[in-house]
Amino acid sequence: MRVMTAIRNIVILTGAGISAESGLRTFRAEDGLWEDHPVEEVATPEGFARDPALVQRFYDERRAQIRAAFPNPAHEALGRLDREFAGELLIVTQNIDDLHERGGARRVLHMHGEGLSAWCQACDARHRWEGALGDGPACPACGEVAMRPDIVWFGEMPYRMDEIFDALASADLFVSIGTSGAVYPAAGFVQQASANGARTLELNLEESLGSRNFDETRLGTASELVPAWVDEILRS
Ligand code: BJW
Repeated sequence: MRVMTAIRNIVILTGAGISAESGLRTFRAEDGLWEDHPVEEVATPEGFARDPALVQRFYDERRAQIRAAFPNPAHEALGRLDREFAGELLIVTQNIDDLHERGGARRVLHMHGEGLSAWCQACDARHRWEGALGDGPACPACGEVAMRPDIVWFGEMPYRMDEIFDALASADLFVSIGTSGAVYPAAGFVQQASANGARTLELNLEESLGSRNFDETRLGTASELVPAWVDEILRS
C-alpha cells in the first residue's frame, strides 16, 4: 500500500461521461453517437475521403450541439480546482467540446482536437470555427476550399503526446473521469502513471474496461463525484 503524501502534481483525463449531464451524448452508451453512423463512416480519414459531405454534415451538427450546451457542476468543479490548486495540474480531455474552458479551467489539453476549430488541408492553418463547414467555406488564410474538422480520427496521431507523457511521468495523482477505457492511447495512461509511482483514481458512472488498473474507483455521476473529490483535494 502506498503512503499518502502531499499532492503536488495532478493529471486528470476526461472523457464523454463528464459532458453527458450537459446533454452531449457519449459514444458507447446505448444511445451512442455511432448508432446512426458506423465509426468507419464518420471518424476515420478513409470515411472522410469517401464521403466528405456526410462527415462535414455530421460535425456541423456536433458543432451546433456543443454551442448549445452548458458546463455542468463537474466542469465547474474542475474550473475551481484549476483556480485554487497551487500545484501542477493538467486536464487532458478526449472531448472536443469547450465545456472545460467555459467551466473556468485554463490548463486544458484537447488530445482529440476541438469541435470549434477548422483545419485547412491546403495551408495547414487552424481557425476557430463556430459555423458550418459543409457549405465549403474558403480558408481565411489561403483562400482554398480545403477545410476539415480539427478532430483526431482513428488511425491519426492524437495531439501533444510528448506533453502528456511528460506530465504523466511527474504526476503523483492521476484521475480519470467519465471515460470507457476503450480508445488508445488514452486508455493506457493509467498504467503509465501507475508505473511512474502515481496514485490512480477513477470516477465513472459504472465500471470501465480499465477499472482493474486503478488504485480506487468511485461509481456515480460526474456532477456528484467530481465536486466532492475537488473539495477533498482543496481541503487536504
Ligand atoms: C459517465 C456519465 C456520467 C456516462 N458521469 N460518467 C487495437 C488495440 C489497441 C489500439 C488500437 C487497436 N486498433 C486500433 C488502435 C488504435 C485506436 C484505438 O484505440 N482503437 C480502439 C477502438 C481499439 N486509436 C487510435 O487510432 C488513436 N490514434 C493512435 O492510436 O495513434 C497512434 C499512436 C501510437 C502511439 C502513441 C500515440 C498514438 C486515435 C483515436 C481517436 C479517437 N477519436 C474519437 C472520435 C473523435 C472525436 C469526436 O468525434 O468527438 O474520440 S473516438 C471517440 O472515443 C472519441 C472519444 O474521445 C473517444 C473516447 O471515448 P470516451 O470519452 O471514453 O467515451 P465513451 O462513450 O466510450 O465512454 C463514456 C464513459 O462515460 C462510460 O464509461 C460511461 O460509463 C461514462 N459515463 N455518463 C460519469 N453522467
